[in-house]
Amino acid sequence: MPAKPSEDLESIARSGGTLRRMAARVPTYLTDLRENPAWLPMFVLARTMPGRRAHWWTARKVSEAPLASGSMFGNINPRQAADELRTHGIFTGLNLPPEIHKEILKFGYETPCFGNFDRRNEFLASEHADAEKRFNRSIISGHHFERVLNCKAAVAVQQDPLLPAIARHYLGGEAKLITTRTWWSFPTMTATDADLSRASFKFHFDLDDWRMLKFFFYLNDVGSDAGPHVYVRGSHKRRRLKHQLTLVVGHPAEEVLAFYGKDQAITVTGAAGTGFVEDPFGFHMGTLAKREPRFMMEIGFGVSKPSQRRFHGEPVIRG
Ligand SMILES: O=C(O)CCC(=O)C(=O)O
Repeated sequence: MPAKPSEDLESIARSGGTLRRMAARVPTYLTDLRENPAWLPMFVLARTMPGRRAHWWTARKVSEAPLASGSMFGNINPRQAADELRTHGIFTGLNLPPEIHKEILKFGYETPCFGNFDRRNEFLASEHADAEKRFNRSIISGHHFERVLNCKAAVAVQQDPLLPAIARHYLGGEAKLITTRTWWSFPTMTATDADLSRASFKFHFDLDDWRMLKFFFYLNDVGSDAGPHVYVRGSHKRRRLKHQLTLVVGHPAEEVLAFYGKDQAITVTGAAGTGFVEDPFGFHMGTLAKREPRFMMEIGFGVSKPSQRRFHGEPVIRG
């Protein structure tokens, strides 16, 4: 592929060294800091187990009765879901009704997305191959940012009472909505084998808030070739010192699996509508889509003031 006009975050994330990857995130960090100075102590301390545990002690206890009805997910007991989250870091078994996931998928096809987090790369998912030629780069993701709010079905999921109920039981009474985003992960003909192996095996933990929970929903069928999500069970509550005293959140699979055990990594595949919720302080990753695209929705809860920009997954990039 010819030289790229300017690099985007996905390219840097795949091919850059540690320092370059961190440097690319500096504009986002500075924006977070200006928007909310309380972000800094979180960013420094929430990666350590003592810092995190101290914050968990402040969680407001929730005692209300389990949700009985009114959710599109049926009769899932939020307290039991929260208990399972505490044990494993992930709870599977959420399913979107067909009319909901079909409508969100339709939105995903009909609404232009932004390639590799960059608003300059706007295209329709069906035009992915053309877009790679037009923008002269491989494009592995396409986000809708705030456009997701134009999709009634996506907003209905965001507002379903089960989600905050689980979040409150797990995170405490302070739990609030902090993200809603939809994005495509595309297989790309131009990724090299090195790209594929690098992107596929980058376990990371999220550091956007002291205590977080993310609900993920697959909106098309996701098998092993469509970039399934991987989560390391138990990694939300135990962390080797090396992975606490580090500036970077991504670590090699060998290091992560050697500590937690290979059998603790679960790969979530499933038909359109499959949903799960996880504590994203646990190690997780989205693998690169090999043959099929994946269309995914995330609804996140945290305990701090949400960042308006990150609400839809948008980083700050240099022009
Ligand atoms: O694409 C995925 O499956 C994972 C997304 C992710 O890593 C995140 O939201 O932190």
